[in-house]
Amino acid sequence: MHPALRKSRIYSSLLLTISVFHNALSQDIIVPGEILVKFKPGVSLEQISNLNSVLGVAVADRPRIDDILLLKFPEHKSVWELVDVYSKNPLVDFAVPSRIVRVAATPNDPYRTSQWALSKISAYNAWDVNVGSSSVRIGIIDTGVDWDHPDLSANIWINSNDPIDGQDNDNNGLVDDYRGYDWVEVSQGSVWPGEDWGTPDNNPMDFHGHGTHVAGIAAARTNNSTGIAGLAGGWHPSIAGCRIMALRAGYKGSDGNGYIYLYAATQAIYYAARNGARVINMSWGSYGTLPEVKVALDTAYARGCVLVERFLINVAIISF
Ligand SMILES: [Ca+2]
Ligand SMILES: [Ca+2]
Ligand SMILES: [Ca+2]
Ligand SMILES: [Ca+2]
Repeated sequence: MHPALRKSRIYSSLLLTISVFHNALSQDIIVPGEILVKFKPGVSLEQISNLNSVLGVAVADRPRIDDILLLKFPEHKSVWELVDVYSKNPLVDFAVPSRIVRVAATPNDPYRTSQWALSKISAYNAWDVNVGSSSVRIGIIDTGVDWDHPDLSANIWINSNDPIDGQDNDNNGLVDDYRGYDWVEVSQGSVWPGEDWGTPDNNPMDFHGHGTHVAGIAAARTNNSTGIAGLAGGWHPSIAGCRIMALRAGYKGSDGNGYIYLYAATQAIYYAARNGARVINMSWGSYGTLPEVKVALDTAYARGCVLVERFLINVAIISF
């Protein structure tokens, strides 16, 4: 099959998976006082400001104007009414509610599951060919990653262009994003006690555990007599593994489940694409279509990222 066709078929199946995934346990949560809007190319910040001010809406932060924008407004206003107003405006590509979705379920015995999965995908044979490479970055968009974990710390991606000194040295709008970033910003009442809910910051530490589990499957250090064997974690002590890019878009909810804040996920996708991730892993799902996720993925796909979804099954896309 022609590589381009193969890619497009893989991508189509990914989007189909996003659109048809049904999680019987929950529905998406709609965040009050927020919508996500994608403006058409060429629309100016001034035009956006004029429209917003008429409607009593403000851009929440300072992302790139061609990315998905998070708009905030008083919570007594109707999300659906504003979605409707923006959707009909000629400056707007599309508008959707700001939503929170659940992470994919994982069993509580990751060691056994990993062993089963590794045999199933012939990892033992694959390791004879390739054990991973430090030149490959894997974006883990999830509840965070325990970047200090003894089986992961050696493989965590470091952004050497922005050391921790209180300055945004690489001028990407994020201060000290040295170990990735944390875009989560939700209400305190929606998270488990002790979880980080407040403002985005440069610490993508995982409180829930889901993201750390996923990162370990991808690239925990292998052959180091510790923890589990990651699929692309290198081979201790001689070969460095793939780099795990810790991108926190989710959290442990007040009910104990893992959730993904989709606006944060879109920012994490853009970040991964612009920072050289070859693979982006997203182990979460939703009812219905997610156009805000799709447009961010379009950017990533155009930059050659391999997109890995994991809703009902593990879908490893290795075509590049
Ligand atoms: Ca920065
Ligand atoms: Ca810095
Ligand atoms: Ca935070
Ligand atoms: Ca290990």
